[in-house]
Amino acid sequence: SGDKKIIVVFVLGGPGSGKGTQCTKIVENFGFTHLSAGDLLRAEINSGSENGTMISNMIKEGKIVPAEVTIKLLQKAMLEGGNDKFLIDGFPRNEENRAAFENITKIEPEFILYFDCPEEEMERRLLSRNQGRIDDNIETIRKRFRVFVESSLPVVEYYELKGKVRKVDALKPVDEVFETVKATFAPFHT
Ligand code: UP5
Ligand code: MG
Repeated sequence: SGDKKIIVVFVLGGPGSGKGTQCTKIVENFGFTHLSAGDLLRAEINSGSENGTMISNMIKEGKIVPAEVTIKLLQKAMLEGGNDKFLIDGFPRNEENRAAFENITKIEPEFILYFDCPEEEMERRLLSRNQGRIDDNIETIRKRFRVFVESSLPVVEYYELKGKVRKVDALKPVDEVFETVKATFAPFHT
């Protein structure tokens, strides 16, 4: 078709590594639309959808929702977005997510922005966030960390082998992290 090429950047990193915080700053500076898979799933719970209870139970346990559910929400948001540049935050979280997104959308990400942060720091951030998230308690946080290491890091490694990962030290203050992030987006300066 004659459609303009869709540009997708996957934003990955452990729970509390600062994905959402940095995405807000990327949007302000580089004209991307931010799609947080977690935010879309939480909105789906709040909309009273028939999948809501299943999604809510999985988030409470730190488990990864089936790819088809998340991809449907992402595709809908991309169509409604009216943009051609998207930050997909917190997805793909496992090999099943990654392969299904590729097969269904045929979109290959430009690069993967990966926020590297020690667990002690991520735990501190999540426990002091106070936004009422049902998964910000120490039991669920530990489960989220385990799922991240076992299922999500292998996705980062998959893209590492393709030379697509831009790894950022996420331990620093927000504005210092963004200085590094900015450099990775230089090709998209508007
Ligand atoms: N903060 C941020 N940056 C900081 C910095 N540099 N220095 C000091 N503080 C910093 O930040 C977290 C907190 O830290 C905030 O208070 C912030 O001010 C501060 P945030 O930017 O929110 O971090 P983020 O990485 O976005 O953390 P989040 O908790 O959102 O990450 P998760 O990956 O855990 O959450 P997500 O919403 O992506 O997923 C939640 C659950 O949904 C998953 O566990 C899973 O069950 C489900 N899910 C799926 O099943 N499939 C999906 O595709 C996506 C989600
Ligand atoms: Mg987030």
